[in-house]
Amino acid sequence: MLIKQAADIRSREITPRDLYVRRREFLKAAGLTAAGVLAGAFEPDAAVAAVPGEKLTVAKRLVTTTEALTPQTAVTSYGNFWEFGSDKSDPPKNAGAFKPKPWSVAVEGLCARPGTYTLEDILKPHALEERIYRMRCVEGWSMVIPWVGFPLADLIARFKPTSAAKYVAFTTVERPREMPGQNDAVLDWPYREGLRMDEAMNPLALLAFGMYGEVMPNQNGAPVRAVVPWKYGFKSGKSIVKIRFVEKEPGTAWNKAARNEYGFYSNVNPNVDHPRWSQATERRIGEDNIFAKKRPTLMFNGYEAQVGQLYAGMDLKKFY
Ligand SMILES: Nc1nc2c(c(=O)[nH]1)N[C@H]1C(S)=C(S)[C@@H](COP(=O)(O)O)O[C@H]1N2
Ligand SMILES: [Mo]
Repeated sequence: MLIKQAADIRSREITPRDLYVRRREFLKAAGLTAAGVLAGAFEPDAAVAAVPGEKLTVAKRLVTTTEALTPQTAVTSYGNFWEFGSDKSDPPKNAGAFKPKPWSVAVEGLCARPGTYTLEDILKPHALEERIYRMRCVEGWSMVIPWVGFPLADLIARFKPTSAAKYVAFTTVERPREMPGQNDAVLDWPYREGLRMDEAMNPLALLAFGMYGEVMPNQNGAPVRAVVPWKYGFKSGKSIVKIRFVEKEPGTAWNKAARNEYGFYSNVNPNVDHPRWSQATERRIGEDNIFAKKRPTLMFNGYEAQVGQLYAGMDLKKFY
């Protein structure tokens, strides 16, 4: 596991192009050539077409993997956001009518500072960071994404949860007129997720406002979403409108839809299979050509050193 903190990009604008160039520099600095790391996969500099988007300024950067970034175009064109349809190509097609501005988040439950916070309120006291994280979907595919955000813990601290708050529940937006998938009862809308408080306070848990140096595209969870890289993708709720501090484990959309398949914890774990498929390997999006080998899935998605202690003594087959 490699964690590198780079202070070299303080207070300057970054562009996707910059990111790829810097990525190469990072690989060089780490003594690795891009070709060596990629083993026949795509060439990151060449593969990316610029997607127009408002640029974000980041103050620092955390790189957690030497693996190549997934091309930006792949991340914006393939994914799960069932509010916009249940096919992985639906979100970019159907997210155009969604209005992420203005936005506010209701903060409720066991905390000293409940209230309604606008997106500007939420952002104001925090410096944005770039975080390059490996992401693993429960369906067996993965990506490496440079998110832009700040630690979820920093936001939670502002609301001063009481000692009775053991979990944090996230509710995401419900706007069937802008989100055509919500007209189908495929899930019990709105989409709900949750974390145990110590998970939410772990420094890796991120609240993200953008990716690839740009404001979050609608289809990836504009304007604000969770990013929990040691858990399967569905734990990272998109387009969050409510944060509630609670005493008991909150219900989640996927747990309600299929309790035996999607547990509350849903930590990435190659040793615990989904009832219908193995979780031992994964397909890296952007590498899916006929020569690309599946990658072994890593315990806690490779973040065991950072989060393993959260689950000490727990039977992860039981708490899947
Ligand atoms: N609101 C909402 N958030 C969601 C989903 C969804 O359907 N609705 N899908 C989840 C799933 S299953 C995955 S894999 C990730 C995929 O999006 P990303 O690649 O932008 O992280 O979003 C997660 N967050
Ligand atoms: Mo997923």
